[in-house]
Amino acid sequence: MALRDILTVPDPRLKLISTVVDGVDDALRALMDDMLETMYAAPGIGLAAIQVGEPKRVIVMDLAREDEAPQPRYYVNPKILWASEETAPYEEGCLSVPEIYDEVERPARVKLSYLDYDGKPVEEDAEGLYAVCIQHEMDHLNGVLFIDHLSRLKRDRAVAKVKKQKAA
Ligand code: GNR
Ligand code: NI
Repeated sequence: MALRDILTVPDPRLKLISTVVDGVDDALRALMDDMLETMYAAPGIGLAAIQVGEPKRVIVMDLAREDEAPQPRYYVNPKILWASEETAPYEEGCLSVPEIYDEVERPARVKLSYLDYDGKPVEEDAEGLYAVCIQHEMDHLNGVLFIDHLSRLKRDRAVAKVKKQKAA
């Protein structure tokens, strides 16, 4: 296992559309292991492969609280099959936009399909934080960041702030 560097704005690779993965093999599991380790170290609750520079449709997540046992989750080629009309706001952050937090409105519930760590197809319903996180991560696969859901003024300010932090 190895820690990877996390890309931050305005890195143009964060805008790439990630490509569909051709099945789950040991090389892909090694990438997912690295991603999980990198996510825990950050720390974060989700990570998309493009955030470590790999434009593949792969996500890792762990929504367990600190007082609970870890619950690592792996998503290969995830698809949203259905999204509720009803939306819900959530104060989001992103490891690729460090120290910026703002409210994003998204569908409250989604139905998704994906391949798991063993390459087995899964279908699931998500709500609450799980629905927020899976939609945030799937946005990354399409080159979209949570700040892209904000006004241009807020987005430009967020990018400027991250640039300034990095320069300091
Ligand atoms: O660690 C993370 N926390 C978070 C909080 C609210 C909504 C979404 C997230 S995902 C984020 C990690 C990350 O950037 N994943 O892409
Ligand atoms: Ni993110």
